[in-house]
Amino acid sequence: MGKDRRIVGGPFATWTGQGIGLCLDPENPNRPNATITLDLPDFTAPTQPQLHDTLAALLALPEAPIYIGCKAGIGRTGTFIAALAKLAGHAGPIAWTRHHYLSTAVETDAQAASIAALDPGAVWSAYRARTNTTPPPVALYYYPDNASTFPHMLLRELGIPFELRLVDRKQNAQRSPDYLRLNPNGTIPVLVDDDLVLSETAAIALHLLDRHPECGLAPPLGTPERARFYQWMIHLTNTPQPEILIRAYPDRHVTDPVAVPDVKATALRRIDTIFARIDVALGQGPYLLGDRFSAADLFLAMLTGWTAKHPNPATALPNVGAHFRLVMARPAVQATLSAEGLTN
Ligand SMILES: N[C@@H](CCC(=O)N[C@@H](CS)C(=O)NCC(=O)O)C(=O)O
Repeated sequence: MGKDRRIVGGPFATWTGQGIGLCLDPENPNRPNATITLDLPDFTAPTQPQLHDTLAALLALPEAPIYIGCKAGIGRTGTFIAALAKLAGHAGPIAWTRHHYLSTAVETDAQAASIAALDPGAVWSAYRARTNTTPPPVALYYYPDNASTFPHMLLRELGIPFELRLVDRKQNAQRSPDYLRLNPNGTIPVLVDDDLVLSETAAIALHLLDRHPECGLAPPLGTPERARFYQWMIHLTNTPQPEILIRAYPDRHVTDPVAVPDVKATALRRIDTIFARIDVALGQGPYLLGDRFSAADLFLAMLTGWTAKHPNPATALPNVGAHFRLVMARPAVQATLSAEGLTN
């Protein structure tokens, strides 16, 4: 969420009126004093639009401690605390809530399912609509399953408006005069943001993160965590990504076609070594920065996916594989794959 917020939960009847009070119980005697209300009958789960609107309303209020409550402060309250934990990028938001708030929090399967389905991008989009801060759409030049997939996932995680423009590689459109005017390197992606025309996947991601710090998809500027985030972004863009491209276009690296199999084989060897080291560095993670999800995780997941057809796919590594499955389950990532026609 960009910044730390103090969150307290409990029966709404015990809210003292300090800070922001979110009442989730239609019958509560203290409901008339609440700052925000969402009338959820006991044991029920919020719908996704209810979650988006209520969280956006909370985030749009001036910063203050938040008190969330229902009747007993367990199921409905736990669901909203877990939703905020998911927005803050915590791995396993329900487990996090049970650890940090109440071991019995989030009572029903439907409540747990509403957290699993929650798309942070949809909350940020609702937040911007509510605060009149929706930016004009940016345009992403893309081709399915190319390096554009990472910024595409990021745009959906950020919940900002965007337009996809296909660069039809089947027609060699990346070499067309129009595209070369945008990116003389003839590579995909390109982002157009008002007058800015930007290439290089990592630069596009860093620019989008600078424009939307509220989403917390990179740690705060000037912190050791931010430095570690840069380390991963630069490593991913200058080490595994180019090696995978050498494996994909080996003919560009030889004068004699006889050498192509050797170029491929040595690239594969280096890719295996690189991912084995990432697997060790990731450890139990589950994310590159530990418990907190960041944009670098989207980058790694895209690169991991690219190795799926290699003899040693990185998805078979214990930590990288678990990371890949965790990131792939995110609603914004699923929406990206579906928009690019990459789901089975
Ligand atoms: N470093 C560049 C590399 C981008 C890149 O090589 N993209 C590939 C697709 S994954 C591409 O455009 N290939 C077309 C070509 O090289 O002709 C970036 O990250 O943006």
